[in-house]
Amino acid sequence: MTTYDIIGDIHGCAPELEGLLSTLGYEQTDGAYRRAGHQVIFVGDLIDRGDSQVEVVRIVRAMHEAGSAQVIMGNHEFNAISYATRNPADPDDFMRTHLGRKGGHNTHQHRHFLEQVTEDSPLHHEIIAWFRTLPLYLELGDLRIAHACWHPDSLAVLDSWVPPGTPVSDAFIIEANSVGTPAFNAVEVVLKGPEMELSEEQAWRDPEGSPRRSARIKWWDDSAITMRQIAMIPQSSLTPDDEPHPGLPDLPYEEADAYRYRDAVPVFFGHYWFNETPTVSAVNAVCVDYSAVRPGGSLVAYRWTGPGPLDDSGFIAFPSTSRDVDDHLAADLPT
Ligand SMILES: [Mn+2]
Repeated sequence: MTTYDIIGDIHGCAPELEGLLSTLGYEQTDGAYRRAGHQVIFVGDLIDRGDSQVEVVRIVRAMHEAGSAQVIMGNHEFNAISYATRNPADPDDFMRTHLGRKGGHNTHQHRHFLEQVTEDSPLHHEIIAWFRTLPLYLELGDLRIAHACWHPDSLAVLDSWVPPGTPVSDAFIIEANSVGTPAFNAVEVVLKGPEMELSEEQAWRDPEGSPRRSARIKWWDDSAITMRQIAMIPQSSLTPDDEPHPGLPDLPYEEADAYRYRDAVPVFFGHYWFNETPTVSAVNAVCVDYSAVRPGGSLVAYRWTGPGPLDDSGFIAFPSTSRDVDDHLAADLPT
């Protein structure tokens, strides 16, 4: 039986990736990291933000081609494809616009990748073509992987556009960038995570200073009932008027029920930039994104050895976090 090492969002941090792979007991042979009996599953968001994005793609792609890793698409790969896909309605532009104020924001968010790969170079086109082949989620029977959220209705919509095993088409990229279509909504949920709408009085300012009229929801947390409990608004957030955010009301928020995950099969996901000590999110859900690119953050893996209860001792981090992982590793080092 294969042991799966599920690795969170890398965001262009090659030294952390190589450090984590070594810690996990993988060794480089014939140009790819491998470990007998093990396979890595990358949950997406290989690129943007970090200093060594092309190197991260090279390492991950080599593992993928060697069969020592599986890889799914994150929202950053989806955005990179959309940024590089021509808009048939405007031949001067792309499906993720380069024009106007929004285009400026999109280019700014993607600038480190564009610089490092050299925009429009053969390498850029080659990497985008590879991104297009990445599945949007993985159903492995005993475990499930999605970048942000496992939501069967949305996965069925994605299947209708992208039959499993086929690359994403231009037609899908066009439809999935058209606000309000089923394909757009499915990408929002699966790759970016479901959100709750907020009133003007409930708006908050994100760490970059932008006012937000929505908040991500903890779809994995069955114990979260009220708006305040379900919404992810960082502590000490401000309102757009610079006041301390009062928090959301303790009123039931039933709309979250549409996204709750209650199956026994565990789901692994990334995307949420957690910054505390790695902890299983629920009895059937594990987030493996602990902000590798943020100072003080770590690249994290969860080692899945077979069906059974999920446990915090399954986490392995590089650099290691305050949790003492030594005992866990000592029992599991390659001989
Ligand atoms: Mn993400």
